[in-house]
Amino acid sequence: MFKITQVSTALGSAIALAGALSALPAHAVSLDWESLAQQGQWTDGQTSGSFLLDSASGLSVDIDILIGEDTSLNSFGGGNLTPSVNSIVNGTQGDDDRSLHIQIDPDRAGTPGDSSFMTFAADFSQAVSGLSFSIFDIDLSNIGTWQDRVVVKGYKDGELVTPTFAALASAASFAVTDAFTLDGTGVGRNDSNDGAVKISFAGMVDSIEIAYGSGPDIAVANPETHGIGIGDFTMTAPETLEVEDVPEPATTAGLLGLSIAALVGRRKRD
Ligand SMILES: [Ca+2]
Ligand SMILES: [Ca+2]
Ligand SMILES: [Ca+2]
Ligand SMILES: [Ca+2]
Repeated sequence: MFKITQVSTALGSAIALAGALSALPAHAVSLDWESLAQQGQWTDGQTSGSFLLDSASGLSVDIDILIGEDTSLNSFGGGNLTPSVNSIVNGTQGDDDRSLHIQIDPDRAGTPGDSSFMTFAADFSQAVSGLSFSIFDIDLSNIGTWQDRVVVKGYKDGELVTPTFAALASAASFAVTDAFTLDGTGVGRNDSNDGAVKISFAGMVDSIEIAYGSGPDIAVANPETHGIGIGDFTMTAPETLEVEDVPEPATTAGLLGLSIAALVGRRKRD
């Protein structure tokens, strides 16, 4: 006869497979554009996405790219509509380690946060430490028709966190013009790190914003199209408790199903 105690035994066996809890120390995780593109998680022209960065801690990031009314996204150099994961503005990285290319065409030079700028926002599901990433190709037109201006801010619980900037080349094609701002000052050569900067946050952050538009040092009222690349994000995920030797949920369900099917089968034969 099929009894409730037999089901309890089957459930108990499946749960026993779950194993012991253990602590996973703080560990490095990344958001890798090449991987996202290869997995079809970032496609040309995409302006938002949510990505799981670490299954142990459940750390995820929401990315939103907001475009002001007085600017637009476009393509460049035979590439596809941006934001696009490509190798046009990825510094000295190889074609197999692409960046997120953002190419804009503002109608006017303005100020960060106004309608002539775009904003790349990344919101993490929990605060992370040691966040760093590179931005590539911050530079200035040699005929003054466009200028990259990039403003980077971190936040933790709504409080501003100041970034650290480190140029990747000795003769950079940009200058740090205040604690948050990078302006193009010269031409950055293709496939060089002239316009590349490594951005790090010493303190923990739960979100960052990259505002991108035109700088003030140009001779035209309507800037021409210009672009930058955003590199991979690396950070430290917090220490987490994890369960060792856990079967996949589907496996657990399958084991349960098999156990119950076996019991039901036995009942039929009884
Ligand atoms: Ca390249
Ligand atoms: Ca990469
Ligand atoms: Ca324009
Ligand atoms: Ca540029």
